[in-house]
Amino acid sequence: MVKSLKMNPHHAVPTLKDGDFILKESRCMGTYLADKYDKDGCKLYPKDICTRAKVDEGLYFDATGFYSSFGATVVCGSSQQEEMAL
Ligand SMILES: N[C@@H](CCC(=O)N[C@@H](CS)C(=O)NCC(=O)O)C(=O)O
Repeated sequence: MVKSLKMNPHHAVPTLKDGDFILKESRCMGTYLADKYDKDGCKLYPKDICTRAKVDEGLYFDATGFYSSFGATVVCGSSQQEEMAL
């Protein structure tokens, strides 16, 4: 089995490897990297729970609907989108 597939059995990119720690979801990678490296002020992923919740809201909106709808419309095109609806 190829190394990248061992790290990410979802057979997708991106994959984040930080030492022995591996993440397979892009939005989670973003928040992990922001928490790890944005030391002063956490502007990318704020510590304040209400501000952070608004960032999470956008990430979850993207993960649970927008990304797949956008992909079906823009990447697949309308004919494949119609097939997917069947
Ligand atoms: N939920 C995953 C989705 C990743 C994803 O869909 N990646 C696409 C490229 S943008 C991919 O690798 N697809 C596999 C393929 O096209 O064979 C994430 O957000 O990291």
